[in-house]
Amino acid sequence: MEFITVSKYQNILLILFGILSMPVYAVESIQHDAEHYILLGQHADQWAAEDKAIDKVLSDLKARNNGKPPNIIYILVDDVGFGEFGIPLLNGVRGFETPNINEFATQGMSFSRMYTEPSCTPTRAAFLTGRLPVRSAMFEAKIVPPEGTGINKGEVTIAEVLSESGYNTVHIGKWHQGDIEQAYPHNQGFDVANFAMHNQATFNFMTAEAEAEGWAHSVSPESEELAYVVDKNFRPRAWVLGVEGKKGEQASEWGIKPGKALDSAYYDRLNRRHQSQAMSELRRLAKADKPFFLNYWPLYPVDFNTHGDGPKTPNGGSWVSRMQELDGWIGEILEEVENQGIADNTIVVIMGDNGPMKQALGSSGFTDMIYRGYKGETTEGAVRVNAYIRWPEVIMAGSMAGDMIHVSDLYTTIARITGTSDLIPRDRIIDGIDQSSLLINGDNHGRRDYVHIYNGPSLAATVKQQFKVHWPAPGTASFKLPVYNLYRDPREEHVLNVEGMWSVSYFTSMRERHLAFKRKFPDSEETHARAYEGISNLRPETTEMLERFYAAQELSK
Ligand SMILES: [Ca+2]
Repeated sequence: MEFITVSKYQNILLILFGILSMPVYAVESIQHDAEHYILLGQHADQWAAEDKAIDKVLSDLKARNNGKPPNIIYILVDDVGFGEFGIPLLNGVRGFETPNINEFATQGMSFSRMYTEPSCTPTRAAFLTGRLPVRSAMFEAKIVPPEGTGINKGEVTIAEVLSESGYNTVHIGKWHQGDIEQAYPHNQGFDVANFAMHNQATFNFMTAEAEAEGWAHSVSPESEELAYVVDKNFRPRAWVLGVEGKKGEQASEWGIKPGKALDSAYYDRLNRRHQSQAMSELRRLAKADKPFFLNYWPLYPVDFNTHGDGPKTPNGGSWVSRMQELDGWIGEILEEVENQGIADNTIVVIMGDNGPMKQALGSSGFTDMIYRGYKGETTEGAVRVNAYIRWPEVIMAGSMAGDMIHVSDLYTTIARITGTSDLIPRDRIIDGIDQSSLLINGDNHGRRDYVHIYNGPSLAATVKQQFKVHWPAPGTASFKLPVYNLYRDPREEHVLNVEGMWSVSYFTSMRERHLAFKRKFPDSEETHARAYEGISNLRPETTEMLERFYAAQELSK
């Protein structure tokens, strides 16, 4: 839609004048990053023609479904590297099974080049906002609660876009987008939210059980006598994890009594609760007149607890076992979609959020199988994940896409497909590209051949087609840029000292364009506020801990 109103002449002008001409463009169209305009300038006519045909496909589809745009189910799997689900032969290689996701993969499109961000929080923020997480200062995965920070209310999430246009919206599972009131999912566009506020480190490194298994030293008063303790807030205590809320209402903490510590039994209960809520919400949503968006981000397979009761596997790893269990849960959801008779007009996405966790190597059973690297890094192993999209009425079953796609593209693509692109804000850069042509027309119809990979606030690497540069220290001569060929060297082990030298000028100017756009549209500062506001039933020990935490926050101002 966005390209139709823009003439080729305008596009050429835009490229000639670069950022100077942006404001004119920004009024009508979504503001993208610089590299998009390079590609648009070369393909404007073709893409405009495709877009016209796509509009027809979408309107015919809507008419066939009694005016109802498609439902969206987005299932994001935590910390599982490329190759670990959806590919039966690789299940054999790794000694566990994901039969339900494997079957699902045959029913839709599989992606070989889905890029995410290096860790949980940034990937999820990129999906929610359609933007590189550095732009919203959501680039860091916070580990230790409380945080006193989170996604800003000014960000326009995909849930807000869909909710505004009349979708029912539900979030279930991990959130990890901050613990301040404005960041809660029910304040970011979801009608209903049952969520784990923080990441899973709370259970894996901060409990008496984690300490008993050697994952932590002297953190829990239950496991050893603490001596000479002057500062009562040095050790994290009394944090909030399972929270439930509805749009416009106060949230409440779920399932824990005052005076009781969160333990791994609570973690397992929370996981099971999320799964049963995903099922019951799905049944409720399927029966409603409105279309729906169900966002399910399970906490499993992350599970350091070796006493877990997941299925036994030849692999034997604790996370691998939970992955196999989670596959069964996902199977239940897919079966329910079928039973409710909504499969044809429901888009289901199943994908990983980042690479495997290095710290869990050995016990988890996972590793970096095909691409090198782990969560928190910027080699492909950290940011290339399995992704599968099923949309029976549109996407050809068993199809594969070798085109590049970034998790932020889902934002723009979902908006396009659901007819809600007009609700995407025009006053900021949206990195997500509309990839509906790739879904509808298939392989080789993608509109992206690049991605900038940030490590925290810093640009760490840039990919263009099959080449990738890891940005060296400032001042390094451009002829020394370390360039890799990702097809020939998927583990990024052989720098093309000479063979890739032809690409160094392009990479350098590409980076300059990207940074020039950032000067025009600067990144936001991190949002700070008081943790856990808007929760009606905080435990007394949590309130007491917060008083000390707020006092410490004051000192940082
Ligand atoms: Ca993750």
